[in-house]
Amino acid sequence: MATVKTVATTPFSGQKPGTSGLRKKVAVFAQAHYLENFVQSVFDSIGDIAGKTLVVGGDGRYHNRTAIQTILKMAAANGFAKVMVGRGGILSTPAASCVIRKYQTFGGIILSASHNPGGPTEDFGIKYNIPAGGPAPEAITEAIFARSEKITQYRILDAADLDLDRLGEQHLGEMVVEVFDSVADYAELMQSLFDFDAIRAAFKAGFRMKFDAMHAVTGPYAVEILEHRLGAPAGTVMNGVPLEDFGGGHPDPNLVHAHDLVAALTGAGAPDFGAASDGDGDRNMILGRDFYVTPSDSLAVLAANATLCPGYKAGLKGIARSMPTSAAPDRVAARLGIPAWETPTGWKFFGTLLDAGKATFCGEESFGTGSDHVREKDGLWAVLAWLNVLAVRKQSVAEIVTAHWQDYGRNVYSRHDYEGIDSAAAEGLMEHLRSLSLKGQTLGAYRVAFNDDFAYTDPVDGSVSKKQGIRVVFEDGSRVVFRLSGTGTEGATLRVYIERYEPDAAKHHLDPQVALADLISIARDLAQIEARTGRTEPTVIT
Ligand code: G16
Repeated sequence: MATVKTVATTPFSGQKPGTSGLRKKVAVFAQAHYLENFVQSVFDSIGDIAGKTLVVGGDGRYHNRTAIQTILKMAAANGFAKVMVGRGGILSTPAASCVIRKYQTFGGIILSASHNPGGPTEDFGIKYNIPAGGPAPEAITEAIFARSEKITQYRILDAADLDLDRLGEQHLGEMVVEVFDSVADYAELMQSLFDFDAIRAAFKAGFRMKFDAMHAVTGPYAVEILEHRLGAPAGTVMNGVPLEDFGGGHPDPNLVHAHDLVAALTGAGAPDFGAASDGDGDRNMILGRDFYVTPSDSLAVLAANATLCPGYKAGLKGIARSMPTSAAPDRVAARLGIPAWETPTGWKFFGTLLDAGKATFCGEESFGTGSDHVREKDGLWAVLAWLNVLAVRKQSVAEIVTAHWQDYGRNVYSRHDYEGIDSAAAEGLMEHLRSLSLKGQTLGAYRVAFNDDFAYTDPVDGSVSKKQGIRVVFEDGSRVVFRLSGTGTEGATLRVYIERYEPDAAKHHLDPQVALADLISIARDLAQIEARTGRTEPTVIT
């Protein structure tokens, strides 16, 4: 007979969720009571959980299974009636959101550190998603943090571990644990949104793609959907087996970390289309043959072509983007006569807009795109949306994007990341930028229209979020934006976002690093990057 234990504990400092949940090194999470304290703080902060159902799963990284066993025993001891666990503990972030919504559960716990590396010396993470399926809003994450600072005890069932690989029901005390197929519900949802017949016909006619799952969670989803349901040849999915350390790689789908895919899409004879997803399956990168699509352009192009996809035939209600994302989607919204929303960085800020029917598509420069079908960004959704558009338009990725630029003008865009810099230096740099008053000044060929630290008032619930990134906006609409990453676990990462609008189609082919060179050097000078961080070049450029 399993018994409930009440364990005395003391608070750990710093259990404050960042941009997306609590992310720390595995060694931090593996300390006695660390995970337990956080999970109890979640359970204490989300309302009456007695008799409710919870979804639990993760991206399969090192420590995933251990953490799930603990969470199951704590859920049982805290009164949940049922927990639904993805088989093998695997559940992509968008699939978790799908299942939470479909089965109307009392939210879910997702174990992931997203695009950060995994393994015994790498990163782990945990976040709570609300019953609507999206990441907990700040009011809840603040409450969880406040609770974690005062916690004195947690409850856990004294019971043996469960078999997470066996489909079906098992029991933990009085609680039912249902191990379910991690892929089926999500695949069905995708099939309801996109023209699978058209995509299948394209593959049959010889259309070729590569999808890099980066040894992370999307492997099983991509194999089932792309290879089994859509008939793409076996081998279309690269690195498709989820590994606890992602094969030693950095599961971040960008031009630097998805190098295998970039190489595969380069040169004559390369496939028509390439895509990658991240650790937990919510990010995406889109490539054509010798062609990179920025996430901002990807959102704009998908929005402009949305009605080609059966699930969006009726059109979009609005488009939302995070502040550092380029204004390319705003131009599409203006043309469609629908609202364009600008939110702080973090998918959680889209939730209220989606729930209120104010937006249908959302996207972020950080390789996130999605819609109101779930409340998370969704890597495979973006890939399928592109496949749908490509299959119907029968043009190449490059043709579609360059035609889009000709039509709307190009928001030339790049992000420069300075990873692993000293935290105090990074804070100092941001303080310095905050102290500047630049309005009316001329910097190079640009006059400053205004500079500020972005603040956001949610148009639905009125909540206010301050200090969301420094903007320096010029009179012609060009801008440079500075933020510190909220997802890292070591030191600080400075992100610099650079954007300029180019209406002249004759200049659209220029390399953004060339087209933006003057703004890039203005940004470096303004922020005194070299003097304050010792860095002369960014670590990653996308
Ligand atoms: C998370 C959030 C995203 C956000 C990104 C920003 O992504 O879910 O909405 O855009 O962080 O990251 P940073 O603060 O490092 O710029 P993910 O994929 O890590 O969950």
